[in-house]
Amino acid sequence: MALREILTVPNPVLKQVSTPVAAVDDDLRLLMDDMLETMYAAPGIGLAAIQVGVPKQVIVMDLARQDEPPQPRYFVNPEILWASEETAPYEEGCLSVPEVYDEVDRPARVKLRYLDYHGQEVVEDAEGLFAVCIQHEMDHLKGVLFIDHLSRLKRERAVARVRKLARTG
Ligand code: K1U
Ligand code: ZN
Repeated sequence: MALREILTVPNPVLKQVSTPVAAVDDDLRLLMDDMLETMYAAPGIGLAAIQVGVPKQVIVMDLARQDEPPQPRYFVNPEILWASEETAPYEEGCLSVPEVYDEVDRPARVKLRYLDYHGQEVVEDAEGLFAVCIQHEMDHLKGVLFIDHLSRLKRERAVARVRKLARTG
C-alpha cells in the first residue's frame, strides 16, 4: 500500500467528471487500499478517487468512532436510487479544501446502489453522517465540491484561504 497526494483547490483535476469502473479487479483493489491508507493518514472519514488524481467512480469511507474498530467501506460506481425530500444541514469539511468548514443542506436519507470491494452489488439505505458523507463523495465524482453549494463570496474566500495555506504552510 502507498500514500497518495491529495489534490487541493484550485487544482482543475478536481473539476473532472469521473467515469464508471469496468471491473472490480486487483488493480482497482490496490487503488482502494491506497485511498484508504491516504484517508486514514490525512485524517478523514471519506475520500473519492479524483482527490488523488484518478477520475474513476470509486469512494472509500470509514465512519467508525475512535473507540470502535475500523469499519472500512468501498463504493464502486455508486448511484443514488432515491433521495428524501426532507433535507438536513451538516457542517462539512473536505480534505481538498483544508481547514474550511461550512454548513450544507442535503437530502436527509438516500437509497444507494454500488459495487463493493469484491464487485458484489449492494443496495443500501443511508441516513445521518453516512448520508452526508456519501453525497459529499458522490459530488466529487461529478466534479462538485462542497464549497460549490455555498455563496460565491464564501467559495472565493475558501479558495483564497487554501492558496494562502499552500504558500505559507
Ligand atoms: O475530502 C473528503 O471528501 C473527506 C471529508 C468527508 C466529509 C466530512 C464531513 C462531511 C462530509 C464529508 C473529510 O473527511 S473532512 C475531515 C473530517 O471530517 C474528519 C477528520 C478527522 C476526524 C473526523 C472527521
Ligand atoms: Zn471532499
